[in-house]
Amino acid sequence: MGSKVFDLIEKERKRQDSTVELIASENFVSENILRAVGSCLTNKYSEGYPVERASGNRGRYYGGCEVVNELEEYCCDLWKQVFHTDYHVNVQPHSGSSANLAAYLSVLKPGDKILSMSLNNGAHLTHGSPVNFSGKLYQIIFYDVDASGRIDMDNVAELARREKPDLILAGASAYSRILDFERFSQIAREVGAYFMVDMAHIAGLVVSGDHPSPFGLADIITTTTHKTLRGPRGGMIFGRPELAKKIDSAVFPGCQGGPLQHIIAGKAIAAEEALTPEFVEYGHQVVRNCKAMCGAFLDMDYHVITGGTDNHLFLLDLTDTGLTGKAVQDELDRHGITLNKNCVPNEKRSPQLASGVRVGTAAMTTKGWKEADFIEAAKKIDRIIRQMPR
Ligand code: DSN
Repeated sequence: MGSKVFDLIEKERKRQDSTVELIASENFVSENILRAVGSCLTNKYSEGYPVERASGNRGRYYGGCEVVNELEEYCCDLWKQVFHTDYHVNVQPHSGSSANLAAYLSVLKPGDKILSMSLNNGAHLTHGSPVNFSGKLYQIIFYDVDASGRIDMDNVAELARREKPDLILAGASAYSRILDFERFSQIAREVGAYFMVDMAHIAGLVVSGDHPSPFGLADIITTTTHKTLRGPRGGMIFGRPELAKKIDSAVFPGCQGGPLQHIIAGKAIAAEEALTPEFVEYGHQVVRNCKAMCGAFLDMDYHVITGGTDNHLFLLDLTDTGLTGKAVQDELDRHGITLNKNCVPNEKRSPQLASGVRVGTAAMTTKGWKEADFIEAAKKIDRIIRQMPR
C-alpha cells in the first residue's frame, strides 16, 4: 500500500546517502539493527522486568512476555560483556534524557544539589540547564572550564568542598578532551557525593579503549546507544549492583511505562557488534580521523576550543570570522555538509545563533572515510566559509 510516509523515508535515505554527515551525535546503523527496530516486537507490551533480573522486582504486568524476557536478559548480559562489568544494567530508557532523569530519580530527591558542567561549556540540557527538568527539580552548581575550554578540576574540587553536592556529574555533548574520571571520583568520595557519568558521546570510544572507562569509578553511568556506540536511538543506565533496585524502579514505574522491545532488540544487536574486533578498530579510526581533521583546521588558523581533540569531535569557535554558528551551519547545509551550530565557552550569542560549530567524525568513519577524506572535507569547509559574506 502506498503512503506518503514511504516517499518521505526514501527522500531521507537519499539525503543521508548524498550528504557529508558531521553531526557529532549521529551515526549509521547496520542493516541488522534496522531490521530489528522495524520488527513485530513493536507490537508487544512488557511493563516491568524479566523476573529473574533485578532482585526484588515483580516481573511483567502482561502475559505473553516469555520471548521478550529472553531478549531483554540477552541484551543486558551482552552490554555487561561489552563493558567488562558486573554493574547492573537497565536497557529500557527511551533516550539519553530519560536515562538521566531516571538516574537522578534513583538517588536524589527534588531540591538535592548537583555539581555539573553548563550547557555553554559543552554539557547537555539534562545536566542542569534552567530550561530543563534537571534545572527545575534540582539545585545546580556549575563548575568552570579554563581559558582554553578544558574542565578546571581544581574548580570542581573547590566547589565540591564548599557546596557539598549530593551528586557530581561528568559527561558532555560538546567536549573534545578526555574526562578525568579518576579525579572526579576522588572528589566525589571526599565529599560523600554520588559520582555519575553521562558517557553518551564517548561510549563507543570507551569500548574501543580510546577513552578511559568510568566503570569501577562511577556509581551510576548513563549513555545513549546511537552515537559512537552505533546502535538504535535509545538510552541505558548502568549502576553499582547495590543500586540495581533503585535504578529499575526509577525507570519503571518512576518515569516510563512500557519498554520498546523492538529498540531493545536493536540495542542487543548493537552490543553483538560492539563485541567484535571490527568495532574496536572503528573506534580507533574515529579518533584518528578526528585528530586529522581538527589538525587541518588548526593548520588553517581556525580557533579550536581547547586547541585540539582527544575524541570523536571538536568545536570551532567562529568569533574571529565574524560569522555565527547558524550562518555557517546553514551555508554548509546548502553544500551538502551537515553539522550543528554550538555555543562556545563564554558565549555572547543566543543558542539559536551561537558562535561555534561542532564537528564529529563517527558517522563518516562508518561510511569508510579515512584521514585524507576528512582533511579534504576540512579544506572544502574552509573554502565555503571564506566565500561567505560578512
Ligand atoms: N542532542 C545530542 C547531541 O547532539 O549531542 C545530545 O543528546
